[in-house]
Amino acid sequence: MKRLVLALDVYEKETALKVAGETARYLWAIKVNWPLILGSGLGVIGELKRETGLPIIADLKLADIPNTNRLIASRVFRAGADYIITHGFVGRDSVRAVMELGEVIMVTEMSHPGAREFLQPSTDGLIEMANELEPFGIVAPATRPERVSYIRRKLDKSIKILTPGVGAQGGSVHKVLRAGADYIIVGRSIYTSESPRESARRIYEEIGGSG
Ligand code: OMP
Repeated sequence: MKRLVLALDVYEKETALKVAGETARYLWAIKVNWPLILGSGLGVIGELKRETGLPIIADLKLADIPNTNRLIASRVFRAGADYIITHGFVGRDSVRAVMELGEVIMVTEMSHPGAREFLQPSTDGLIEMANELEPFGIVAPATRPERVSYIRRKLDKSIKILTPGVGAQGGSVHKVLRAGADYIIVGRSIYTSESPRESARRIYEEIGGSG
């Protein structure tokens, strides 16, 4: 089973399509964030989808009132996104507004140090909310495998855990898989490496060996 998600945080479409093409065989999905959308336009979602045949996760980290979330999400799903990453801290109504239009991956706890300030103290409530709303998945930090274990224990089994923070942010594939991650999100360790294909293959095999 493929469990690697490429975080394609580059500006240029040509670079994005090249890296995606080279690595597609090792990926479950491609994650597109603001840098690529701002650099290449929303149409890049459809192009990546057509070129690779892979699911596209639009990482917009939506965090607005329900109406604005809905207005943004409807354009992004229409552009071909299969999943949208949405913040949970804005509340159930805002997350539901996106879920009514398509699949959602909800942020529960982020991977950077600052996530300890405001997000981590809210994680329990966000897990409860995910169990109630049942999104496709949640985001949890590969940089803190002990938090991934904690979240996995409290989260309904049917909800997938996607974990960024491996490689450039210091997280380890083996530790986070042991903690219960379903999918591993990797950006810089692949797209800035001399051979994105080789780096993706290595991580893919590491995941295979631990899964
Ligand atoms: P690298 O650190 O380059 O591997 O990229 C990680 C990717 O995951 C980036 O696209 C981040 O925006 C994203 N991300 C995090 O790093 N931490 C989080 O807590 C959440 C995300 C995310 O939602 O994907």
